[in-house]
Amino acid sequence: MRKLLIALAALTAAALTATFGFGSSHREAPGTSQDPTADNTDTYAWTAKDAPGDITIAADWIGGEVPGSGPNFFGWDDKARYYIHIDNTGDGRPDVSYRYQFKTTVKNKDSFLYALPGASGYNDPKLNVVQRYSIVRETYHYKGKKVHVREKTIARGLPSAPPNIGPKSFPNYQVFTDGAIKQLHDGTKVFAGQRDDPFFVDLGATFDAINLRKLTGNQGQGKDDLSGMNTHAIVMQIPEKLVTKNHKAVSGPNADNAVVGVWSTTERKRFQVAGASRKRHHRQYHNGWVQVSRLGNPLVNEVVIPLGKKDQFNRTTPDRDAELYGKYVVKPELAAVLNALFNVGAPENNRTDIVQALLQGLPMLNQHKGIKGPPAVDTLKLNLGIAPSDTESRFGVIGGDNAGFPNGRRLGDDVVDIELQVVAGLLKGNKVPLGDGVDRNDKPFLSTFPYLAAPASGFDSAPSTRIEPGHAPVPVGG
Ligand SMILES: [Ca+2]
Ligand SMILES: [Ca+2]
Ligand SMILES: [Ca+2]
Repeated sequence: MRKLLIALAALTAAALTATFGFGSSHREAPGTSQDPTADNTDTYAWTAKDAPGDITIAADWIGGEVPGSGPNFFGWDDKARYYIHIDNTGDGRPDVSYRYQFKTTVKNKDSFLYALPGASGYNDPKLNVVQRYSIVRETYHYKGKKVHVREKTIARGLPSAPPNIGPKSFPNYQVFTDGAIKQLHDGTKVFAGQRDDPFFVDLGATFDAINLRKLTGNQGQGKDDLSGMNTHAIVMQIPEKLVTKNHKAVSGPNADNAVVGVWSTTERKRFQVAGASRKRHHRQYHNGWVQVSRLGNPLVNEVVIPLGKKDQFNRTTPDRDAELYGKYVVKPELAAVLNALFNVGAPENNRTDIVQALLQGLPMLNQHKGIKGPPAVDTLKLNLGIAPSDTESRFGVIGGDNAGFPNGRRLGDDVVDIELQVVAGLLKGNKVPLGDGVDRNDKPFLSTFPYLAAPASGFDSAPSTRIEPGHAPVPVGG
């Protein structure tokens, strides 16, 4: 997932090496860092104030898009399948999935330009490159280990908003945003295309001791390393009854059907994926396709899953998380790193509090009903019966605002600060005001669909930090 944060994981590995003199075993950079178009960077799920009867989901791919990267601008990969999954039973297996596939058309193959000056719409010949997509809604029925999948194409030929090249090519970029917002027959609203990257983080400060001490972590003086950068987003607003287990709207927070788990994935054809074996990496219901990336809760793959397991994590499904990765969550390396660096007294073992907060759901809030355990699965668990907050706390639930992370995830939730504090032991009474000094996105979010801010244009933006996709920092050692 978010490759920029692999830097963060690398930093912790480096810090650990420096502190303890361990040598981290050599490992090639995880597969997705070399495959940015398949790399999902963030998943969000929340109840929007202007759509209280719907679930709103945003999923981003391609991290760190520098706006001026022409003439071959960033875009979806026609050879990949992009997914948003919903689990309404709590077992970590999808019950409803939305499959997006894109097709790129170049109108004039003799031109190297993405668009000629003044392009004003998707059908304008001056827009030389257009990406259009279809959506297939998959519904799953399980009988033991067998699964029956029903597929229904719910949209075809919808345009994806192009990269925002600049005011000469696109004097009015908004027409492309507006033209990419579509209402489907079943009441679902969709958007796909380029937006501002909504994630905010100061990578440099996150593990810099001086900053943490001086700022007590969250006083807002950090530098957003993703400021000015774009991403490719799919945003959906789906009527609740289309995703709940009894196909009904949610009557309140205690309703049996109130909680759903959300995550996103990317698939490639098996022959495109080196080392993909049929046995080990499942999702066997998609013959010929193999999952290469997935993302539920933010930062799980970065700071919980060790480097040697990251590719495997990307290939497996949430229902196997407890079996394959449970031990890393109950004994997170990050807790040891925080103690080694800052002596914060983070509990290092038996972290069932983290398992519950991220993987099982909090009792009486976002835990699935009607399933024993409940199993530990990496999905974003959202209680659809909880009304949106009038005043959002960026700390979400630990800030007293139950409508935010880890009850789903809103765009403005400061998941870096929240997770640092939770790993330091907040839920066990060890309150340490850790944070990265960045408390909001560089651009305000929209109050209406598609909520993510407009993308910076290639012409007028100049990101201060240039991070190339596919060039994740390599951990030291080995
Ligand atoms: Ca399920
Ligand atoms: Ca941003
Ligand atoms: Ca922060």
